[in-house]
Amino acid sequence: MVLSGKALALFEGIRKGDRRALARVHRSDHRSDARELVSACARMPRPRSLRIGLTGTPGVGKSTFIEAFGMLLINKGHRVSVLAVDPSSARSTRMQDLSVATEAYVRPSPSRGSLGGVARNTLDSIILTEASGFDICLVETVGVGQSETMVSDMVDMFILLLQPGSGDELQGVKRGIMELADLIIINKADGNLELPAKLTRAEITNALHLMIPRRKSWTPKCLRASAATGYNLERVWGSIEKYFEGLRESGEWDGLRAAQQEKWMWREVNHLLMGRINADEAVRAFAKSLEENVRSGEIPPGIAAERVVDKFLSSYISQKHEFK
Ligand SMILES: Nc1nc2c(ncn2[C@@H]2O[C@H](COP(=O)(O)OP(=O)(O)OP(=O)(O)O)[C@@H](O)[C@H]2O)c(=O)[nH]1
Ligand SMILES: [Mg+2]
Repeated sequence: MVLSGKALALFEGIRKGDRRALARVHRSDHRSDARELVSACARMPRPRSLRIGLTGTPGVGKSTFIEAFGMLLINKGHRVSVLAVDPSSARSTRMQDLSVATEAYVRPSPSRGSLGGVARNTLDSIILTEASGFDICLVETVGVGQSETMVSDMVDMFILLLQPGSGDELQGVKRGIMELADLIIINKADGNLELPAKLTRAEITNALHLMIPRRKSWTPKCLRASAATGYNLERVWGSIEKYFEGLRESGEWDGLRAAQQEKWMWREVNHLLMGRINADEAVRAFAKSLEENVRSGEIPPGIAAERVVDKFLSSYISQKHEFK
């Protein structure tokens, strides 16, 4: 594949670690250019970076945590990229130090687009920032919808942030999210929240004992920390290092990445097909005309779906013949 002039210049910029080149790709709406660029970046030989997802309900302190933790990682000599997946959120905590540090690249959440679209773009962004030499990638997502499932499918490690207190009802966080977490952090363990943080940690640790670990090489843990004071951030890093050591030594990491790539391929197939079906006006009208019959129970949904797909395929094939 040959990159066009503009894409080639961006590729060179990305390879040299130029953050402006990254920002330019993120702003550009030339999707086909960006696609070529991402493929070129994906083929670049680079050591595997640590992809870490962070989730938690709004206000739990995700952004504050990433700011403090990101700075700690930079001081250890890492280059950190931060990507947000949260198309619904208008609010954002400014990561003051991190966003100006040359060893960091912070991309705020795109405010437009469907969740699926934003998630796919994030996967591309991960690849672009890795090619640019960022060795740790933090993906922030708000833990109230499906976004965390998508994010957990693109990262190697998933961290859940909770607040001190009300650990029993899990603060609106669904049980399913806890099952995705490799590390649970009780944030805001400072000031008069220190004691409630201890209690919550004990509760969560008990709950974790009852769960089946999703990795062979790691049992999920719960730690207290404070993004505000920096308390325990070193221990959090220690845990992350241990986690990745396990993934690496057990060979689990290779399998994990391979399964993720495959999953995203099928997600993309679904997305592309649905996009094409929706773009075909005749098929859309036909599907619309079936809806009433499906609602009334006259036609079973499965049969209707089959007819829609058949209609799409025959329309697609006849269009192909026309162009020949
Ligand atoms: N006491 C204390 N306050 C904190 C800590 N971390 C964050 N906060 C405060 O909690 C509030 C929310 O922090 P954010 O970092 O914006 O939370 P968030 O999870 O990113 O929120 P959304 O992006 O809206 O989902 C802010 O007022 C922070 O100052 C902490 O460790 N201790
Ligand atoms: Mg935030």
